[in-house]
Amino acid sequence: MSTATDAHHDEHHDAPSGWRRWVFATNHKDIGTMYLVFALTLFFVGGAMAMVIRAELFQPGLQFVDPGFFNQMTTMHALMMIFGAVMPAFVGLANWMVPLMVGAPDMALPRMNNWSFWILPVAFGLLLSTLFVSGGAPAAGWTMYPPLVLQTGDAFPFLIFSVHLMGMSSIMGAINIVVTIMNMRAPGMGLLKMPLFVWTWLITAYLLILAMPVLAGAVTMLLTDEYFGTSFFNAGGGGDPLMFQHVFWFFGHPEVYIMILPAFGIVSQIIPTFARKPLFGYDSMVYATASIAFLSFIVWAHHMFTVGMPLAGQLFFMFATMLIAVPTGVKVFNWMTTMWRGSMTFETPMLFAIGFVFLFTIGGFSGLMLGITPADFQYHDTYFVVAHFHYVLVPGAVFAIMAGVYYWLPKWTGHMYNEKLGKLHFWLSAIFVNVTFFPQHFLGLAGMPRRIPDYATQFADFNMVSSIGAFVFGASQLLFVYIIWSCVRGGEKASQQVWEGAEGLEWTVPSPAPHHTFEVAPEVK
Ligand code: HEM
Ligand SMILES: [Cu+2]
Repeated sequence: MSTATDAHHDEHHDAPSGWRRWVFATNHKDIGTMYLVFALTLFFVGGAMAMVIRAELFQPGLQFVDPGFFNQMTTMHALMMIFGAVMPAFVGLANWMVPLMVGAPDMALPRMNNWSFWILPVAFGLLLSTLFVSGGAPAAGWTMYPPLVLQTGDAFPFLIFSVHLMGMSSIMGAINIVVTIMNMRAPGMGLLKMPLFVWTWLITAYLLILAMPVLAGAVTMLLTDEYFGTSFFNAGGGGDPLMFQHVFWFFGHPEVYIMILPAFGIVSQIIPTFARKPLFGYDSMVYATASIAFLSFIVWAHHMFTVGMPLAGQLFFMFATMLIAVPTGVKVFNWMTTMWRGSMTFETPMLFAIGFVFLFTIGGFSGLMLGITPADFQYHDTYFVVAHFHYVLVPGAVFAIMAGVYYWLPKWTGHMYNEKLGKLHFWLSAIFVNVTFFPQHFLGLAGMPRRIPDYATQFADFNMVSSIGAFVFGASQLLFVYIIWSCVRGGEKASQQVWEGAEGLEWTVPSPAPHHTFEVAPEVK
C-alpha cells in the first residue's frame, strides 16, 4: 500500500475558508463533520424531549405537562432521534470514512453531497417550528397513523413537507454512497476485500433507496386525503386506514435496519483492532448482512399482529420475523469468536463495542419474544415494546456511533481524546442505560401501555427508577461533548496508525487526515 498524501498540499489549494468553507462545502470530510455536529445537536434536542417525558412519568398523575403536549413530546422525540440524530450520525461517519477506507479522494457526487446535508437543517427547522403553531407539534406518534394524524393542527403540512425533505436528503446521500463504493475503490480492492463498515453501508444505502420512497408515498397519500379529497385511508370514501399501516411498516421495518446495519459495520471494525485478530468469518458477515436486509422487507406486519389478520398471514410474518434471528446470531457469534483468545485491550471504543454486543443482544431477544404472534397480543403497545426498541437503538445504534466517534476521533482531529474521561463516559452510559430501560420490560409485561402521560399506581416504583436512570444517562452525555470538544482543541498527538492493531487504508494517511487524500489511488494487494 502506498500513501499519496502530502500534508503541505493542503495550503495552496482552493480550499475556501470562513463560512464559505461550510456553506459551499463539497469536501467529504467537511460534510462529514457537519453531519456529525448536526446529529449531536439533535441528539440533545431529542434528549431534552425525553427528559420531559421521563419527568412527567416520574410519578403517577399529571405534574408538569398536559397530555396533548406529552404526546407532542413523544412524537417529536422519536422523529428527532431517528431522522435527526441516528441516521445523520451514520451518514456523517460514512462521509468521513467511506472514501478513506476505499482509497478515494472524495465522494463521487460532492455537490449533491452538499445538498444532502443542507436540506436537513431546513427540514428540522420546519419541524421544530411546529412547536409554536396553532394546535402544537404533531402528536400522533412517529408512525403517523390515520385517522389520528389527520387531526393534527396547522403542523400537519409542515410534518409532511419535512418528512419529504428528510427522505430526499437520505436518498441523495444513499445514491452518493453507492456510486462512491461501486466506482471509486482503489485498484485491487475487490468487493470481498472491502472493510465491513463499507459493506454494511453499501447494503444500508440500498435499503434507503428502496424504503424511503415508500414513506414518501405514504405521507403524500395522507396529504391528499387531508387537502385534496382523496380517501386512501378513509373508510367513509372507500379507503382503508389499515392500508396506511401496511405501507408505513413496509418502510418502517427496513428503516429500523437502516439504523442498525452501519452499527454492525462499526463494531466489526473495532473489535478486530482491539482483539488484535482479523474478523472471524468475514464472508459470513457480509452474507449475514445481506440476508438481514432481504428479510427486513418481508416481516413488516409483525408490527400489526393485533389489527386482525388471517391466521396464515400471522404465521408467515411470525416465522419470517424469527428467521432474522439466524443471521443476527451469526454476527454475534463472529464478534465473540473474534474476541476469543485475542490479545484484548479495553480502550473506550472497544468498551462501547463490547457494550454494544451484549446489550444489543438483549434487544434481539426481546424482539424474538415480540415476534411470537400469540405472545405479542400481550405485549403490543405496552412498555415492553418501548424497552425492546430502546435496547436496540440506544446501547445498539447510539453506542456503536459513540464507539465509532472515539475510534476515529484521533484520525479526524490529530489528537488523542482523554481516555480516563472516555471510560467514565462509557461506564456511566452503560450502567444508566440499563437502569433506564431494563425496568420497562417489567412495566410492559405487567400491562403498562406506551405513549400515555399517566399510569396506575402499581407502576410507580419502576417508573421512578427508569426516570432516575434517564436523568443520569442524559447528564452523562454532557461529558461526551466535553471530551470531543477538548480533543478538537488539543491533546496528545495521534500517530498515523493511532491504534496498535488497526488495519486499513484510513490508517495509512496522517492524523489529522489532510483535507485532500488519495489524489493518487493507493494499491491494495
Ligand atoms: C432479532 C431481531 C428483531 C426482532 C425479532 C424484532 C421484533 C420486533 C417486533 C415483533 C416489534 C413489534 C412489537 C409490537 O409493536 O407489538 C418490534 C418493534 C420495534 N423494533 Fe424490533 N425486532 C428486532 C430487531 C430490531 C432492531 C435491530 C431495531 C432497530 C435498530 C428494532 C427496532 C424496533 C422499533 C423502533 C420498534 C417499535 C416501532 C414502533 O411501534 O414505534 N428492532 N420489533
Ligand atoms: Cu419490525
